[in-house]
Amino acid sequence: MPDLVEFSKRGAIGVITVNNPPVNALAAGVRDGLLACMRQGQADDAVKAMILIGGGRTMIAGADIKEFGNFDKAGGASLHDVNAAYESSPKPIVAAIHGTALGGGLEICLACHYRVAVPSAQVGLPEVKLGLLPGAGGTQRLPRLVGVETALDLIARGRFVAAPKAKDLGIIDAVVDGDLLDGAVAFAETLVADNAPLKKIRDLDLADDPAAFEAFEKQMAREARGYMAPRHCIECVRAAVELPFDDGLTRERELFTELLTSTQSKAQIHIFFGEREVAKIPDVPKDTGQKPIRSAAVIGAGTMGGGIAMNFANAGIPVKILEVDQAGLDRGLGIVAKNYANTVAKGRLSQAAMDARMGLIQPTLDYAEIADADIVVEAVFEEMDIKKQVFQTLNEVMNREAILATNTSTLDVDEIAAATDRPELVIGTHFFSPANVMRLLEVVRGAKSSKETIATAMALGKKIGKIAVLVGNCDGFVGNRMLAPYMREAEFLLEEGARPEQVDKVFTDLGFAMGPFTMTDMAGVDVGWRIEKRRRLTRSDNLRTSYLVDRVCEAGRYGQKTGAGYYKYEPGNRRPIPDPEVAAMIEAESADRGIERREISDEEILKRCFYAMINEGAKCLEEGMALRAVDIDVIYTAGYGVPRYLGGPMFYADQVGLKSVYADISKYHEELGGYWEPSALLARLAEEGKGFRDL
Ligand code: 3H9
Repeated sequence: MPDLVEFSKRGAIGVITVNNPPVNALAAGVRDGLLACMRQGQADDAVKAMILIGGGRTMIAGADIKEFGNFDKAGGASLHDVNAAYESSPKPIVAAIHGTALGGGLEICLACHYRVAVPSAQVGLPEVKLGLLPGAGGTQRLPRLVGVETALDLIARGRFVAAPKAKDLGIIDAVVDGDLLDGAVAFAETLVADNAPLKKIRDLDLADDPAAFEAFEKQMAREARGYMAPRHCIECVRAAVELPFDDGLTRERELFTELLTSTQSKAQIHIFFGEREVAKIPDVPKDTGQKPIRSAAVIGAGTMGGGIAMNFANAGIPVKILEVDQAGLDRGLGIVAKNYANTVAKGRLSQAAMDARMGLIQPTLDYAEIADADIVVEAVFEEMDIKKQVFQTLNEVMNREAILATNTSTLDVDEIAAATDRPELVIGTHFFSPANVMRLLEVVRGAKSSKETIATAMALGKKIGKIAVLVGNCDGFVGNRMLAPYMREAEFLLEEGARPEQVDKVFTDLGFAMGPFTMTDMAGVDVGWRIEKRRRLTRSDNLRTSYLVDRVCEAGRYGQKTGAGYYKYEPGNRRPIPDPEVAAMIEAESADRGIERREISDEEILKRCFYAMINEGAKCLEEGMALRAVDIDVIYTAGYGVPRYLGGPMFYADQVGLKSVYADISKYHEELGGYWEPSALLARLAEEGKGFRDL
């Protein structure tokens, strides 16, 4: 095995190569190696300049995030010392960048005297996405190089910049075509020949830009509501303007430490690793065979079908979209075209790219035309009989290799698979609305789905830009199953004395994108009503049922789409307005059920709704419907508007402490009955003083 950092020579140029796959993270051994190799170059009189380069597929992708849990014990030289040593080297050091130079990886490049990169390289300071800030000089050096406005944008949003743009911004000095090391050696030789100065970013002047600060702070207040890290990033850039370089570094370090020890950054790091963990399925190893997906078909050109087709087209996969009549097809394709046109209008897609994508979406009315697709995704109305009919037809027409996927949000995938004679090729793909935007994809494993089918669906999810999470086949799968008790308690609380706006505010204050009733109005109150009516058929008599949703729907209040639901809406405006008519309905419902209305505290709202959800999450784990607690957290942060800084419901429960969560759930069980039966897993973990993190 090569050393973590190696020193070699190309003529008079010393080459320092980092070898810490997969992403050359700056682990303690790497930091020590960086110092040792640099000193070796200093000590060698034949070496006139040095190059810092990443071995393998990338430059350094940052500090080793895995060390953050036990930062103090990690040992090794500090990155600050490494950077200071590189910057004060009397021999010029050139950073040579391919792949990505991120976070601490870019910070060490900024401490070097020059930077060159291949055209495909990207640089960035994405610490903010982990709830952190660039803590090794990045907030002090980058502004001196690019100015306040650009630095704020790059640091507080964690944007990546491609090499050509980085050159324009002055972050890199040259883009090299061809072999990176050859180019970097030539660049360094020229520096030596020209006796070029040692460019130290710390010595550059930085002008204040109060207007940029003011405008940016306003934007971030909206964009990053509730997140600590962006505010700290802004404060660091301000320090770069106001303080001498070394004092700025001290301020940066203080604020970095504050973030590193915060729950927010622990939560965001939990989600970072979780989004990678969900791809790992214990009984479907990485080397499981996958079917090639060269073409796709979607059944149904409704909102869902159109959005799903866009996902394929965006990934360059030709897709046929099938409807029962021409009018439905025209309407569906019209919406797809409008969606793309909006993106073009916003400047985020070129007209040529839109035309190419539209060209990949072929409308059809004839099942025979989709027969040779490698995967077909059914996205018809959420009714079992209709879905089964479609699957019978697919079974007749589709080639024998095709994967047959159903986009259902609650229905039994095995029952749908039983309509075919090839259940091993059937799988659920639960997209979230709008399907072309939302990142979450629940891949639902049927009892007979083959490992190859699962591996293919998971890989396809990644290819079309989704975060695919494998879940078991149960009512609502994981996301909607957990949402049901949350919504149930929210509705009960209205009957007991709360108002929709009070309940919603508790969750928006916690950081959710929206509260339960705003969400229901957005998704369609009738959608939940249909599911609730189906569930009532099998609900035991001694479980409480709320009929408030019936009142709301019977008044024609289906949510935003009808201008009224649990709230009212002004035409063309999605802002929910509390409605006295709804308040009257709620009060009438309380009276009908003989419930005496009372003052409900915010704390009760939070616990009744959120703990009901967490208890259901624990049951999903217990039954193996979710593979790991972090899978649930990823589902909720990627698909249900829970902010990453909360880390998802299971992470949140761990922070509160399972003993305390379990005690409250047990109390509600005694007071409110059957729905609150505590999960056996939760009971066990609470008893053992453990958390979901220990599973
Ligand atoms: C920082 O630098 C702080 C400093 O300012 C101050 C210090 C004092 N550490 O994403 P992938 C793992 S904070 C440890 O699937 P890709 C990852 O978990 C850091 N591990 O590949 C995965 O492991 P596994 C700032 C890391 O090609 C494997 O590498 N830097 C790290 O799709 C492959 O990753 C960042 O925030 C890490 N830093 O994307 C960059 N990075 O195979 C974070 C990755 O076991 N990283 N791993 O699941 C990324 O954005 C992407 O990983 C990257 C590659 C774009 C680099």
